[in-house]
Amino acid sequence: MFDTVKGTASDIREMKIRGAGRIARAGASAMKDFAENYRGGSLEECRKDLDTAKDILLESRPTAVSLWNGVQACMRDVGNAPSGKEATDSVIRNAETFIKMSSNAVDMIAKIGAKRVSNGDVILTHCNSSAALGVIKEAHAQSKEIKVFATESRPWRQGLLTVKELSDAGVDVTLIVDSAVRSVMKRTDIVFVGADTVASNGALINKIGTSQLALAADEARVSFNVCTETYKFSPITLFGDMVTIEERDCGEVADMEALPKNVKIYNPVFDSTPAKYIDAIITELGVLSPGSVYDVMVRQLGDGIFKERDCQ
Ligand code: RUB
Repeated sequence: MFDTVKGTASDIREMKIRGAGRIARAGASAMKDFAENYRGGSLEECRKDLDTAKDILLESRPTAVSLWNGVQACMRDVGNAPSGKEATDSVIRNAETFIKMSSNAVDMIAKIGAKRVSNGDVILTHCNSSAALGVIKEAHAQSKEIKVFATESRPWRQGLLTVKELSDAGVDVTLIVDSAVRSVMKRTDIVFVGADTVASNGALINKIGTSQLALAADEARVSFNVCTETYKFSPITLFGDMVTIEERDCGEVADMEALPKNVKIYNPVFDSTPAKYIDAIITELGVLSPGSVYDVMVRQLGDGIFKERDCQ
């Protein structure tokens, strides 16, 4: 019964599906598929099975809140559904709405973000973010003359996806190793990165190395911009919970067998960039300051969140 959901979770864990927006849409799509094919019994059983499907998906990768918010959006009406059929119908409906909203948000961010790009700009981006690349491709489509530096993003080298995507779109793009960031920052006009999660204090959690880009940008007085859909804002951070930073297998960094026996490897795959290094957060709702993230979150969740939630 859970085969498709387990397959999606495994594709997310193994990075066959990756990037915060894509994993959120894949999660919602797996919930939709599960609901469409569900042939269970009572309402109670149905709720239990939907919860199990949700948990299987959420256990795949811990950092991007987009997955949690995407899957949770599908489950929104399950608690109030009067029958199993109405519960699964609501999952299908909410999954479709989420997937559409999520894709529209990327398009809107591209349009808004492209206005921050001037003709002749040199842009720096990190890893492979569909929201950040949307902005860059939109600026190029508007015939702005731009050059882009893209980091390799060790160890998975998502930068290779980025340079292919930009090159296919006709953008002048140069691949750099991650350690070239500070050197290249002297020639950069503006930085665009994506987000896995944004905390209520405006901090950004994104691919490991993002905080180094932010520090180098700050030192060089280069504008540092985060491109993110607002469903990457993390509700748990409102209540003091910290974002879990995923650590992946040592073998992704180096062949342990080839190293001396006493050498250890540490492989955190995301890091946190404090709000003070962020100039703008470009969302589908417009350009925000990191300081306004809290207000946007509370407005979206509703004041009731503070009454409902047990903060103990
Ligand atoms: C990808 C990454 C991206 C964000 C945003 O990490 O850090 O910058 O997920 O991507 P990984 P998007 O490759 O480990 O998933 O804008 O596409 O949601």
